[in-house]
Amino acid sequence: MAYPAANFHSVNAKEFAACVKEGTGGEIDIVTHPGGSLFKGNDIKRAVQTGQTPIGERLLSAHENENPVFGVDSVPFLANSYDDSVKLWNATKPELEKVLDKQGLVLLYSVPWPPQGFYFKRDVNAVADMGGVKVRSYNNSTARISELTGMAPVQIEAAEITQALATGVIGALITSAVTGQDSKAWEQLSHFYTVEAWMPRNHVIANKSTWSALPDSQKAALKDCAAKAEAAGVEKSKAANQAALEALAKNNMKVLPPSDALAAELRKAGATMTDEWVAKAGDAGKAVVDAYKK
Ligand code: PCA
Repeated sequence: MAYPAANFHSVNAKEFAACVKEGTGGEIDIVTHPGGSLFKGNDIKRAVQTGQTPIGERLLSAHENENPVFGVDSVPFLANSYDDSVKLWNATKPELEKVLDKQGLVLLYSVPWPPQGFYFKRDVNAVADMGGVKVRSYNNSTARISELTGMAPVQIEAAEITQALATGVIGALITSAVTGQDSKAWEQLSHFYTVEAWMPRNHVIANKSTWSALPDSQKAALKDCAAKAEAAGVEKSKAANQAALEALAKNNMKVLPPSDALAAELRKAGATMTDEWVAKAGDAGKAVVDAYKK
C-alpha cells in the first residue's frame, strides 16, 4: 500500500485483513505494508500482476495509459460527490473487472478518496494566477488539468510530497484534504481551494493465479470481507474528509471554495478533458458513462 498507516484507506485495509483472517479460520493472514514500504505506489500494480506480492492497493487512474477505463473516476466534475462516486463505481465495475481479468488481476474492493482540491502558497482567483507553478501530479487528470491551467506538473509519490514541498521541487498540490493533512501541507502552503474536481479511487487487487488456486470457501470469505470493506471505506472516507478539513483550518490554512471566475475556468478545462476522455475511451467508455447517467 502506498499511503501512510494512519490514512483511512490503510486502516480500512488492516480491518479487511483481520476480517479475512477470521473468515478463513487463520488460513489466510494478510500483512499490510503501508507507506510504499514494500512497493512504491507506482510499482504496486505490476508487483501484483507478476505475483511478487499476492495482493495490493493501487490508485488505478495512475494507469490510465494502459486503458482509459482506469481513468473514469478522474474525469473532471463527472462524479464529485460521494453518492455520485458510488453510482459511477457501480457503473464502472463490470468493465473494470473485465480489463483487470485480462491483465491477470482480480478486483476485491474499491474506496474513493475525498473530493480533490487545489493547494497554493497564495491567493489564486483565476487560472492566470497559477501560471508557471510547479504542481505535484499523481495521474493523467492531475497532469492534464495542470497543463491546461498553465502549471508545470511533476509526478511524485504521495509518500514524498512533504519533502518535495520543503525542497521547492513543487509549490502546489491537487489532492484531497486528507492527503494535505497526511503531508502537513500547512508547513509550506497556505490555501486549500475546495474545487471538488473528482474523487479518484484506490482499488484492492489480487493476483489472478493466486486467487484461482484458493478453495471456494476462502474465495467466499475474501469476497464477503471485501464487500464489507467497500461499504465501510466510503464512511471512513467521509469522516476522514471532515476531520482533515478541520485539521487544515486549525493549522492556519485558508480553506475556501474557488471564486466564481476560477470555478468557471476550471469547468472549461474540465469540459475539454471530458471530450478528450470520451474520444479515447470509445464504445466501452461510452457504455460506462451511459450506465452511470441512467
Ligand atoms: N490522495 C492521493 C490520491 C488522491 C488523494 O486524495 C494522492 O494524492 O496521491
